[in-house]
Amino acid sequence: MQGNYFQPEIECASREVMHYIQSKRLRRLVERCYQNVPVYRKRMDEMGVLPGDIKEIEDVRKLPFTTKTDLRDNYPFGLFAVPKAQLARIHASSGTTGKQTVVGYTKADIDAWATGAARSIVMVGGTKEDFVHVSYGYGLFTGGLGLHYGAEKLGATAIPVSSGNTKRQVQILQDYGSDILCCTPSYAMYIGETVRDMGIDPTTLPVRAGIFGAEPWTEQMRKEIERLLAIRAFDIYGLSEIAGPGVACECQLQNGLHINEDMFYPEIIDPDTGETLPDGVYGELVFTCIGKEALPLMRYRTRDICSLDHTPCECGRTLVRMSKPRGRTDDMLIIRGINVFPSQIESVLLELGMDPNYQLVVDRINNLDTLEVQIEMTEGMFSDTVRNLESIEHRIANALQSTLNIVARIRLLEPKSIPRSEGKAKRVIDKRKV
Ligand code: DLL
Repeated sequence: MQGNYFQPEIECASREVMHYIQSKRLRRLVERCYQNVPVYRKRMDEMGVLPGDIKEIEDVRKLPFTTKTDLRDNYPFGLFAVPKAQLARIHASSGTTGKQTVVGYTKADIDAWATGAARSIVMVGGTKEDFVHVSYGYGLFTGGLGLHYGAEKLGATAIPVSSGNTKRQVQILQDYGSDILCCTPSYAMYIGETVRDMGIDPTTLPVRAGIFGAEPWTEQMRKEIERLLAIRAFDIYGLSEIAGPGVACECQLQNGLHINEDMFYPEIIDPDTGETLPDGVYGELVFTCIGKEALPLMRYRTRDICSLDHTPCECGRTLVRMSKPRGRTDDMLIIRGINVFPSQIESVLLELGMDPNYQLVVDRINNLDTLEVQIEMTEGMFSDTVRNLESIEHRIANALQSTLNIVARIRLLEPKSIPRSEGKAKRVIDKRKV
């Protein structure tokens, strides 16, 4: 399958060429970190590693890991490798606990990030003729500005709608004729429901593709969004610490997300031992920002759980692919000793024909963990008899027990009773932590 590429010389480069680029950039990165970031110099000295020891990309394994705690401990700018005057932009991720993680970019960093986002838009079939409707939040969150700059870099037209006011979003999709919609998958669901409630036939909307990410979502949710909006829905991945959206994105084949590995070198490690794991094995994704100036993190532990695939893709790209993240090391729920990710529960619910409007409430009662799955009834179920509803609850509980081995209480709620999200959805309420 022959595709369109934004930068074929990189996206379709041979492994040898990529190895050369990565090795060269890693050497420069390590030199820069050793000279300009005292925390890294100290760690490397403690480990007995000098910049001269780093020759090829595989030598990345000799370097120290970086964690979110390191960013917090050096809040706000302690890991920056350039003087303040060279910064062009600051973003931050709003952690639910503790201090924000503050990240900085030079002009060159912004340009590289925009390039990654532009490549992503082309991967999903975007061209410079397209109107790119950006409904991620603008501001300190990287979603809005990231795709905005990507669209402009490509030469397409960015529509900076930002999130919120969902009926107006639909009106803009309709009146301006947006071709590509960018937002979180949960917001895409909400926009899709609003299209339906406004009585609009989604096939009459010009929008043909969606670039959805910033939170985990399942294949079943993809089908639901594609049906509601009559589009193809693509997954985009990123994190503020590395760059925002555009670290990786799906191509037309939707078989893994191509990582912009000339900028962000990925590894999968065993989260417990730190050992590197081979292709196909799930573990924690780690990135080294080999192309960055302002915040060139070494071996940053994302806590996202995925696997890598270095085989060439039929789209023609050779960029390594990561699997859809299956969860985070810190999202994993342990319920009575059983490990489970919210995305696994979502899969079971959607397989049973439920809509992806649910919340998981975890508690500890009499020293025992409890899980309540609250899920909205579909419109069709709402008029069902009590007996029918009880049988649906049983069916869901049985499916969770037989597929995931977890015992859950199921509570069916009225349609539209769970608050809709305009950004990242909050799926889990863990009362054990309060
Ligand atoms: O969410 C950046 C982004 C914006 C990505 C828009 C895609 C689209 P943060 O707020 O720093 O940055 O959150 C990063 O979100 O470590 C993952 O746990 C999760 N995440 C991001 N994309 C995906 C995805 C942005 N496609 C954290 N699938 C990451 C699953 C994702 N999880």
